Amino acid sequence: MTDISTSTQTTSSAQSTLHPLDPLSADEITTTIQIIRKERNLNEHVRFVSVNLHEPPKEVVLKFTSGNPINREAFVVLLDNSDGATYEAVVSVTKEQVVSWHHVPGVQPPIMLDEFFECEQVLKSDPAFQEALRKRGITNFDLLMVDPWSAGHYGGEEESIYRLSRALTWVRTDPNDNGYAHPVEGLIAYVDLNKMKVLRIEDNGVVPLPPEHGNYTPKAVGQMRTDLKTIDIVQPDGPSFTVNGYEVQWQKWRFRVGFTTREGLVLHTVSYEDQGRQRPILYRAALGEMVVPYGDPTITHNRKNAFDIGEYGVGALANSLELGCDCLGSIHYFDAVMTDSRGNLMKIPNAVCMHEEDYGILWKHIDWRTNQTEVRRSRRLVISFIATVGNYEYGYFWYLYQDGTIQFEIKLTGIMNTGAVPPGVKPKYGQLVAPQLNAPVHQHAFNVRLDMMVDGLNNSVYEVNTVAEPMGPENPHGNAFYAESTLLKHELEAQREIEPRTARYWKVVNPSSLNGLGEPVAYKIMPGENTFPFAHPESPVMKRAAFASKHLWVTPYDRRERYPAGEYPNQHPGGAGLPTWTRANRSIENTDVVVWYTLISHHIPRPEDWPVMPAGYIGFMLKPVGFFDRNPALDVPATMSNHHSCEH
Ligand SMILES: [Cu+2]
Repeated sequence: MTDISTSTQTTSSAQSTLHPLDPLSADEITTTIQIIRKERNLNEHVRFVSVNLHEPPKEVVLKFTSGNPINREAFVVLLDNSDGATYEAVVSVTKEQVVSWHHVPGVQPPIMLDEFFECEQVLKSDPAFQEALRKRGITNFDLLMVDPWSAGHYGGEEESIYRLSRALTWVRTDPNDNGYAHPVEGLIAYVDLNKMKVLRIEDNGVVPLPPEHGNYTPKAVGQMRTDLKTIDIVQPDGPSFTVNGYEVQWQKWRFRVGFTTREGLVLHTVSYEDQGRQRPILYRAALGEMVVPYGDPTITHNRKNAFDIGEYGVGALANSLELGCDCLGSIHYFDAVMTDSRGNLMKIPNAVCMHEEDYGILWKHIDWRTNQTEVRRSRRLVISFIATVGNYEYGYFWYLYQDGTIQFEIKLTGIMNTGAVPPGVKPKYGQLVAPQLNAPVHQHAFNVRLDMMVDGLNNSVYEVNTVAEPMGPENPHGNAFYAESTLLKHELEAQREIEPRTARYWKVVNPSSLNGLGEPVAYKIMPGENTFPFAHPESPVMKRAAFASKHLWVTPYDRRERYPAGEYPNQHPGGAGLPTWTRANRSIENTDVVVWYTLISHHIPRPEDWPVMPAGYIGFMLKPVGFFDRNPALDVPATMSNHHSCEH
């Protein structure tokens, strides 16, 4: 962060393993790859899709105390390009041996970053592809941008035979131009990613390239505004958090930072200290899946839907935050380390940013009779990372607040996906954002996996609806309403939707931990902005993204149930993950529960979203409800400002 004077970087994450949940270190990844290569005698056709920590069982983690021996294991996914076979391996780094190795039939692992480049390269030099581009007046193939869109599953034969990309193309006017302003409409390239061979080029007819540039650099913008004065975030005493390896302590909060190639940032063992007791809230929290179904039925766009977690992996696509000014203040960065598909170490320095933010007023009251004033400023701890998935940027932010609130927020920015329309055409399923440039309507559906641990592992989930009392003798003025809690006992009755008309929320309760008022302690899931999916329930995308058909799912904890659309959504026909697991209708009462919350960002594009989108926000909160006996932030001291106390 050499380019911002107001930011200071504290020491980067320690590499030595201190805890069973620490992400694999560079050495551990290298060792894992060496062990597999040696034991399995791999040839050059076998690719490393991902190497991540094989998280130990909960009992091991929860019983762990510093200094205990740790058995470090890696979970590895491999793809053999010669026959398309997928393998999963567990490798003990500690014992230096492959613990398990098995073939997973009929699946496609995520599209690897290396395949992005290779797919683009092979198409640029393909004669049929070149011919289709020449028809459009494009002759400089170096300026092409080919995005390897996942093929989905639409019942075609080639989907079951090949590792398939349905690649779409844009073209720059010069090497630094924003190519997304110039979509090559109607041209779809089918590529076998195993053989890295073009299967066929589908040309649905020439549509002229939109003529205007969509550049947004200072050079392209020209005159910049000149009335912006410096704003400094100054923390002369440093940050209020301490970091030990991947463990973070911030005021009363304690948690561990994790990172996977698929999910990116993971929060582990989040707890809050209350009267000398460290009280657990979450065992693990991470974004489990996301999908972007597009609403345009025309040929180039009707199969656009990207499962950015399961089909690509947002951890592997994480930004290095040293390339910019993403965070301000006293920052602690965590690096991410992973492997490329050939087994070479790939390091993302500063992948996770952690810093504090002033967040307005925490609480206030003036006793207007005596003028006694008490006001406290709120501060939040921000733990975030940003992933660039093709044209879009997604910022994933966790916030911890002093009153026990946890918030998850996604910031959507970057460049919208685009298509071209002929001059004079006004698209029905999109918005013209520049002449002849169509930004199709779409949604971004996210599902967050919350492995809850409210004061312990055994929790129950209630739905809370507010009910208006009918008018009658007990409600003569019609003003009465009350909150009604309903226990969700089994999985099928816990597949729920938002309902603003009853101010619906859900709460995760520990029935055997009572607060000072004699009621079971709880955390509630408070929906924020949200909506429903618009793709038909029987559409190929919704069959695969069934998780998005409900806003709430609850399952009893099973170590193997990790991702809401299943382990391998790429080219999957659908039904995997939550819809399959919950068919058993297992009991979810007073047991170790996992809550899955879906939030859908509805994107009807605006001209103002072009050429690069001002960040859109969507999220939700976890708030204590009777977890504490009263406002837990009374002990936050008043702020010293300009060397004067604000206290009167
Ligand atoms: Cu969008």
